Amino acid sequence: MAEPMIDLRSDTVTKPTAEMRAAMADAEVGDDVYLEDPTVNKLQEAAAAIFGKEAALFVPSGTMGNQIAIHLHTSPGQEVITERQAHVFNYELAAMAAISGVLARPVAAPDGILDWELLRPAIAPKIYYRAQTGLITLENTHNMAGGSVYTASQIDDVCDHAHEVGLPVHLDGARIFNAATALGCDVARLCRSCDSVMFCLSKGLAAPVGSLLASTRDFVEEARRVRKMMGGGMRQIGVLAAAGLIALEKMPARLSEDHANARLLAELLSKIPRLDVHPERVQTNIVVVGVQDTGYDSSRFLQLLKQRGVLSGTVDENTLRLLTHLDVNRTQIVQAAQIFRDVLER
Ligand code: TLP
Repeated sequence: MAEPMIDLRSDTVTKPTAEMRAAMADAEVGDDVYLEDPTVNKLQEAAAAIFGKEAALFVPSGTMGNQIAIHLHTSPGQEVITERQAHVFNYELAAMAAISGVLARPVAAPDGILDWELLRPAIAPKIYYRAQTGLITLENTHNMAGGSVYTASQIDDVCDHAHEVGLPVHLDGARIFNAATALGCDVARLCRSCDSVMFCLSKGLAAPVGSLLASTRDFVEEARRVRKMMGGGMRQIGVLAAAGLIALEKMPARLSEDHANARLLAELLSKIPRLDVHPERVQTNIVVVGVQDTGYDSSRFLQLLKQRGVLSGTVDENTLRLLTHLDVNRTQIVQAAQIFRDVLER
């Protein structure tokens, strides 16, 4: 039998565990538009408690969670400051413009980590002919910057300054549990000063679907209205929330394994001539690999890997992105590194 592909494209490819599937089959359900799904209610309450926020709302995707938050924090004609490689800027199909009528103002930051010195000049002066800044968004971990991590004090510092000038901060915490694992702290601490946070169950936590948006009770009530407006009002989704509860409560504990595998992968790749890899920069489950000296661009390199059994993603024409997750083990990591070597030695 052919070896299965080693799929390092994303942690979104993880399949639900046997425990999740069993919980889904047994889930108590009701109509969530009537607020009557007990399993969804339980998931939302558990998420609010874990994140130290008043309330949380189950949404079908991270993108919807981010876009509901942007919609609620801003008015049409305003600007939203994002990091230049941020997901909300590059991978959400200009939704903030299409749905909320706001303009993204991207700011480049080393390793994707914004600080007040970088943010301050991007805030519009209060002049009537300048579009006003309505929101700052941060991403922790920062996906395309290679899973880099904001510490709690870095986030607090941005939020404190933002609040002083009357700006809210939304945290795209799609992989916030990876950040918390890397820092050895809890997610509530990391989100304490943010006005809203979105996090995903369907990435490294391995649930099949779903994200949550957490904030104040009033904000979450409004978020429920906007979710419905966007077509995200769902019915008997206790079947999904049941998997989500296991993702939320049990899966964070194993993320350190993914981080160790990412570090191992980066170390093995860094020994291969012509690949540009920095193991010391790998903080979580994402490895970025520069292929600019290999003679191949990233899409060609991707094809060559695929022919030999490894699936990878790309950041740009010279950079690949590899993610470790529940469904790749250490042996496959070693095999994947060997396949990179084979591609370059052919
Ligand atoms: N990221 C996906 C792709 O869209 C790039 C991935 O494979 O990493 N915020 C961040 C930081 C994300 O990485 C993602 C998904 C989202 C938001 C959106 O989540 P979904 O896919 O559930 O809409």
